[in-house]
Amino acid sequence: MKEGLEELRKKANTELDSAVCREELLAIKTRYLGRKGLLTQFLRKLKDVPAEARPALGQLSNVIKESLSRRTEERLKNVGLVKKDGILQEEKIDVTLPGRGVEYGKIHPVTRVSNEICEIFSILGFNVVEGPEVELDYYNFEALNIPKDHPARDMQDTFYVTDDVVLRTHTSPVQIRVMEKEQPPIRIISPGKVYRPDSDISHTPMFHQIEGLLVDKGITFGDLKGILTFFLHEVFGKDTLLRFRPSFFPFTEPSAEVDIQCVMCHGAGCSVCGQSGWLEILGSGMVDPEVFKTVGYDPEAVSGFAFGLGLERIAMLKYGISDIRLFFENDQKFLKQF
Ligand code: 2NM
Repeated sequence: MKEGLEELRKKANTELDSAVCREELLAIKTRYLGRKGLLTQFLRKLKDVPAEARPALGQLSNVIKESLSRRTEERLKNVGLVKKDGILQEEKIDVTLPGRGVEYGKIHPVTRVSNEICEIFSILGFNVVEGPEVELDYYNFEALNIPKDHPARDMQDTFYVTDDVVLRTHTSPVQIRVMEKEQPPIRIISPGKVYRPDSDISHTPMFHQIEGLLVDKGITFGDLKGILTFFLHEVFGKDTLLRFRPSFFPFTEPSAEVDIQCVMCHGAGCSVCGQSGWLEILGSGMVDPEVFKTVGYDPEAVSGFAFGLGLERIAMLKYGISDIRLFFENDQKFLKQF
């Protein structure tokens, strides 16, 4: 019996010494010292031993139990340290390595064009105003003299939220809101996102617009021409030829579209300008008296002009981009070029 105990102690010690991880040590502990462990089973057999031999064997069992316990705890502490050493070694930081460079973001080309246009109009005394993208039908259509049966109201051209709430299709509603609140003189420019259900090489369901509005006593079509000429010369260069072409908008009368000579072929005709030599850049006109009446201005006392243009189109022409969808793919290789 005594030999058996000594044998068990030796085996346990050898196993404890060769264990390499915490899990292995805990398994050994259970195998020998657990409730159904080998040493425990040994102690149970004590009752079959002659009474005079029992005290000595009992004492030896306890000594062995204690020594195995202690040894297990020591080894457990030890493997923890060894493991930590391994981790520290593996995660060692070489403080002499050069640091990683910080990657700078770039301003999105559409934002750049928007900022540039806002700056040009700031020089001319215009204030930048923003408004809601989810807009009442009233501000988006009704107040702009776009009647209920106007083709621009068809479901294909507008995202409806409810019967009388839409995603704005232009930023003109911002200008109606300003005129409702403030009296002339008004000189504002409103950049922002607008929404129309189109999608192809030159249309995305969300795009960006800037619209401008100037209202005061005695504003004429000559003022419109002067301001828009200054603006387009700033953006495309002083030598750029312009063309004012009669057009129609429900909210302006008279209305004009402004073309610039093609930036690619300088008028010779190419695929960008559809062989015409000209590029449509913006829509404009003298604010319709109906619009003034709606916001409570006296069309006999004040007059004004307004204009609107798409920012993606300007950015495409300025930077020679052929597909509008590139602006919204967030491809780093594309965006880093600007
Ligand atoms: C355009 C073209 C012509 C325009 C009109 C107004 C308002 F609110 F004053 F009536 N805002 N913007 C306007 C005029 C917009 O975009 C092609």
